[in-house]
Amino acid sequence: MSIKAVLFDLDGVITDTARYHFLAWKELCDKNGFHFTEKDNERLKGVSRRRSLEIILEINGVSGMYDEATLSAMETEKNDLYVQLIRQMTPDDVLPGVSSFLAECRAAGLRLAVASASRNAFTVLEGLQLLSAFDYVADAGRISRTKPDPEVFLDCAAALDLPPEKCIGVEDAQAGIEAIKAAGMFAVGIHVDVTTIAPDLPLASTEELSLTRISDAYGKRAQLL
Ligand code: B16
Ligand code: MG
Repeated sequence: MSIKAVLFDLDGVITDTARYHFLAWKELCDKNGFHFTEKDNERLKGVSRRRSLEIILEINGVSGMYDEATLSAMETEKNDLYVQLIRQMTPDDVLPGVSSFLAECRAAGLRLAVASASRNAFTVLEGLQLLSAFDYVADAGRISRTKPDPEVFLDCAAALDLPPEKCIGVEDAQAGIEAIKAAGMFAVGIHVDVTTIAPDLPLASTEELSLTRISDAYGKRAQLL
């Protein structure tokens, strides 16, 4: 069996927006007197905007103390700050090795999609000048269950009209690896801090992305099944 499509997570795989998410959450936290560190920010990777806010409130022991309107206003304020930051992104912000891997996949005739939890995915891809590089970009606003649920990866496979087992997913977050495996796909991990399910192929960085390496690991795994 051969690979037909590669489904990419965005934040942490195609570009590193974690710093911008951190700066925006930090500004909101400082304003509200909440404690929030770069280590705390690690827990927000691959997690939805609302769940990120809930984690911050949990860290500060104030879960359940805000009504829906206040939570929504906090999310909006953080997102406005975040959007200001990502509007400055350029093609120089594409992580090393990603552009050549995309070209390698294209040359091999693979379909390409983005399976991100971010509702800002289109803005980020536009800044990176990569929107046209993909056949499909999932609209996170229309995905009801966030990672580790497989919904966003299955949505991409369905949009490309491919069975999940012919797709591989590339992720940097543990929740994302769980989502890919739950979708029945081969998982490539980029520097994943594994606490539960390990990726089928763990890589140290995006510079190690190579179709030959992935095909070899995918073929070996298929033989084991
Ligand atoms: P937004 P990914 C995720 O993107 C980020 O890793 C996570 O930190 C963020 O909270 C989430 O998107 C939602 O982003 O607030 O822009 O909708 O890693 O799934 O590409
Ligand atoms: Mg990610």
